[in-house]
Parts: sequence; structure tokens; C-alpha cells
Amino acid sequence: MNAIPQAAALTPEHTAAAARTARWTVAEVEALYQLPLMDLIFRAQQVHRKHFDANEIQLSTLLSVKTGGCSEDCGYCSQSARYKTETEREDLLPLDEVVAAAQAAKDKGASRFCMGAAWRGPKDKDLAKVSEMIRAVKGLGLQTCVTLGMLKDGQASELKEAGLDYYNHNLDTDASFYGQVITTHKHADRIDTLGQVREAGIKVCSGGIIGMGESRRNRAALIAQLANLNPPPESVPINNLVPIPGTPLAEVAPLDGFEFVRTIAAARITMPSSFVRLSAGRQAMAEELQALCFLAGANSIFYGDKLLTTGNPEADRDQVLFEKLGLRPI
Ligand code: SAM
Ligand code: DTB
Ligand code: SF4
Repeated sequence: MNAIPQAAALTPEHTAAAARTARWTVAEVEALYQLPLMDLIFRAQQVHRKHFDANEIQLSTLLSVKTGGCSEDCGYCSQSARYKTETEREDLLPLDEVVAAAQAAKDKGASRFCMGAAWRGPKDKDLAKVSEMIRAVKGLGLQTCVTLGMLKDGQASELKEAGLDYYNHNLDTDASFYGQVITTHKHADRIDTLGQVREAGIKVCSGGIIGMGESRRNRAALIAQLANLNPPPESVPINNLVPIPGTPLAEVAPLDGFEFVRTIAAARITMPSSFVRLSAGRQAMAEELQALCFLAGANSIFYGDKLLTTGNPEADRDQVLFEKLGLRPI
């Protein structure tokens, strides 16, 4: 990352077009983290208001369409077959169940429906079934997103043909920390799948998890790497680790809330025209901390009572929060 040349002038004023060619060094992103919090949030607000209506919030609802029994060893995940967790395995859901959940999400006000599967990557026969789900959910008038793991040649174009809008595939953490959390696939494999998604003309949703015991420099490196994707992801989920009993990361000390806010601000400043999503971990956050995240530039959330296997604030409670903050769901 340090080999990336310094950008000449990285001011909040530079345009979206310039941002596409600008490169962020890890040191520059780390310098953002080191700003006094008030200055950092002010800067993030300036960028945010240039590119978005600061009172709008995008709502995505998640559904786990295939749960547990995953071959991979991601140290944070309840769905890895390698750890003894409370998550029970479930086969791929039938189409009608998925459509009913998508309709319910739409009725509650979500604009995007994200379907997740606990796979290293999809088999071709599974992909055909997921493609059917995408067609049906799209038919309800929702934006579609899936997260299915690593893709092989040709699979992204099949998803595109089915009408897929977004593919979620997180870089999850800095390349230099990745091996401490996951050994069954490589950080470079993630980048490869993101390339296939882009090439197929699908929008990219990619972010990461913080609070896994990584350093601030690791967090800065993750943000720089996401921002330096060309173009940056349209959607950037920032997850706070949800500690899962039975996984290797179950006992990691929780991250300070302000460090989470700083990460949101760094994502907003470095990826001005991307939706930055305050993702997993919201259930453990006070409303005031969530509001600080919105102030720092988060303009999207996962909305609905469940994430994939763990809880999320109830939709009705979120609606009260939107009222309190004057946020308009989009
Ligand atoms: N199996 C596919 C994959 O790994 O790409 C898709 C599903 S996987 C569960 C999707 C993402 O959920 C992961 O990349 C990770 O960012 C996030 N995630 C999983 N467990 C988490 C946890 N305990 N806390 C926070 N985020 C988590
Ligand atoms: C993302 O970045 N976060 C979501 C979604 N993409 C697939 C998943 C969060 C999972 C949290 C833990 C769980 O519920 O199992
Ligand atoms: Fe499998 Fe995805 Fe969980 Fe990793 S994060 S164990 S690939 S479901």
C-alpha cells in the first residue's frame, strides 16, 4: 500500500471523477483517524452533504437463504462448520419462502433485499436456484443483492442476466491481518471475485469487519484498499464484530465506539459517492452512537429484525429512531 503514490491534492472539494483516479495511501487514511473527532466529523459532513441528502437513509433487508455448514474457517463466523456454535444448518430455502420474506421487507419500507449463503462459493446447480430467487425478488420491484462467496468464471454473468443489482463480497480486513482470521482462502481471492463482479457489470458492495483485534493501521489499510478499487464499491458495509460464542474471536475485547465512528468517517471521506452502511453490531449500539455514525457519513443500514444468524434492532424500533432524527428512508 505504501508504494501507492501520494495524491497531489486530496481535499474534500475534489470531484467524484477525480476521486476515481485518486489513490489513498494508508498513511493518509491513518492521518484522518488521528484528527480531533470534531474536525473529522465536520470534514465527513462536508463530503457527505456534497454528494448526498444528509437526511436520507437507504434500507437493505437481509435473509440467509442457506445457513451454516460452511467449509471456510473465518474466525468470526457462526456458520463455519469448524466451530461449535448455536447456528443450525439449513438447506437452500424454497423460492416461495424467499419471495414472502422479500415482500414483507418491501412492505416495511426496505428498498434492497440481500440474500446470503454460507458457501465458499456457489455450485452451478445452486446458482441456477439463486438466479430464480433474484428474478422473483426483482419482480417485486426491489433492488437485489446476493452474497454467495467466491465466484468462478461465468457465474457473475449468469447473476447479471438474472437481474442482480449488487454483489456483496467483503474484503473483511487488511491483507496483512487476513491470515490471522481466515486461512482457507486468501485476501487476493476476494479481490479476484470483485473483479469478476465488476466485469459482469454488477454493482459492488464491499466493506469489512472491525473490532477483530486488528490495529488502527490495519483499519486504515482496509479503508484505503476499498477506496483505491477503481471505481470504489458503490456500497460499503462497515460491520462491528458480533462476537459469536464458539468461534475463535468470541472473546476479543470490544472496540471503542468512537473508533467505529472514525472508521465510518474515514470511509465517507475516502469514498464520497458510495453508500456507507452502518452494518452488523447495531444491536449493541445506543441510539446516540448510531446517530454519531450517521453524522460521520453513514447513510445506509441493515433493516429488519435479523441479520443472517444474529439479531438486529427491530424494524419498528428503527422507525422510531428515524422519526427522532428526522431521517427519511429511501
Ligand atoms: N459466505 C459468503 C462470504 O463469506 O463472502 C457470504 C456470507 S458471509 C456471512 C458475509 C459477511 O458477513 C462476511 O464477509 C462478514 O463481513 C460478515 N460477517 C459474518 N459474521 C460476522 C460477525 N460475527 N460479525 C460481523 N460481521 C460478520
Ligand atoms: C455484510 O457486510 N454484513 C452482512 C451482509 N454483508 C451479508 C452480514 C452480517 C452478519 C452478522 C452475523 C450474522 O448474523 O451471522
Ligand atoms: Fe463461510 Fe462466509 Fe462464514 Fe466465511 S464468512 S465461514 S465463507 S459463511
